[in-house]
Amino acid sequence: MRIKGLVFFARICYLPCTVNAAAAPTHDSVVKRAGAAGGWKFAARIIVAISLLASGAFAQTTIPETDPPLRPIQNMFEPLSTPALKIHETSIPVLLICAAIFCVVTTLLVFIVWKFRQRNEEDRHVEPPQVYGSSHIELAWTVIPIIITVVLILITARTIGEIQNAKIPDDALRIRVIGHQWWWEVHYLKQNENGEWVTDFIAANEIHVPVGTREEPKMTHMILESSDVIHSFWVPQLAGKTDLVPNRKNELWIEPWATGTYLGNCAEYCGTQHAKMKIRVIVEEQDVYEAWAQNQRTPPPPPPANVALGHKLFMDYACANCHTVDGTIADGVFGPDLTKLMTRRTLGSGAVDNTPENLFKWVRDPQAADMKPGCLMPDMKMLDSEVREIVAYLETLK
Ligand code: HEC
Ligand SMILES: [Cu+2]
Repeated sequence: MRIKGLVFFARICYLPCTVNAAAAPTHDSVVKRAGAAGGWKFAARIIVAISLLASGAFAQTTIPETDPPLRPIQNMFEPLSTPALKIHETSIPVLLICAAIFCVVTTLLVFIVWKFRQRNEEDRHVEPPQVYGSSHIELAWTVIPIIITVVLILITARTIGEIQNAKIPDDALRIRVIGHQWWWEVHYLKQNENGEWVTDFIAANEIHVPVGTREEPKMTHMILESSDVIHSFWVPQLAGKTDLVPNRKNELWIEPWATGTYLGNCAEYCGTQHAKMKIRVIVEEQDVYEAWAQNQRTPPPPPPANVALGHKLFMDYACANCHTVDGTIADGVFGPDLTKLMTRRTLGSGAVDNTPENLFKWVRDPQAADMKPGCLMPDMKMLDSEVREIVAYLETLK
């Protein structure tokens, strides 16, 4: 679905803008193509393509019916959580001021170009009247922009302050999100006897949080860290972008008031598979959230007899060195925790849907072109029969 969307996007943008596209491109036609004639069509195509993307036309659409509704990706103009709303409210006056400046400048420019155009041959040789040192004009174009800039600074600083200085209420859900090339590790925190925040349970790639209302918001507070390079956490309908920087703890909070499956992306280029480092925040009713959290905390029962071989293979092959499965000897932390793999909607941080077929393909070779080539899980070069056994075991992890 998504791949098709992107191909479509690329086609819209890169379709040759000339009519006789079939003709072999000569030097001339290439020059013309890039010229003014095709320019506006090209621009129009990009605008159409961008608005299609922004409207979420290509968002992943396969979600089970029991899930909260899928929210379109990257729609900054429909905020459904406090910080996103504050940013939205700031962006409107800023956009209006900028739009007004744009209109004034463009109108003046067009007017001047038209009014002082070359009317006859003589104009070529006549120098227009030169104006030097008009203190009125110079004052105007110095003072007015300063005032506008100060207004913009004040509006923005206020919002930044409100968001950064927000107090964390006692009932806030606290989590730690750690960016990896190219997936998200999520620690849900709890307070121990000494009042320190320690890990309650670990999830990956999907962040479940409880919903609040606008009158009685429910905050989820996140500490953002990175284990390798800089990543950036961005779910536009919930909050602004915040970077995950190695050796630093950044903070982000959300207070969503509508249930839903919110999509986001890593927003800072972090290497080969940056584009397939998606985020899902699933905002659900308190009781649904609690049931989910309770299940995440519970280690899976010992593997049933029919998957004993798969379990053994998983532990014997290197899988166990890179992945954790609670209650077993698998305690690797290089890849995502697989204890509750089957509760996740996708594999590879949104690369593909978590279906039995894709799970087989992933374990068979995550480097395959339709999985996540370049990702840091190697092709283990196992026999299909072994993969089938391992997948049967993985399917019990829920
Ligand atoms: C060298 C370390 C390494 C080994 C060995 C390894 N994996 Fe992985 N695995 C990873 C990494 C890293 C990811 C995350 C890839 C990404 O999303 O970019 C991953 C992702 C996965 C996922 C998808 C998890 C999710 O929620 O997205 C599954 C399933 C998985 N591995 C199963 C296995 C199995 C089964 C084996 C053994 C046959 C195995 N892995 C061996 C590192 C490893
Ligand atoms: Cu990234």
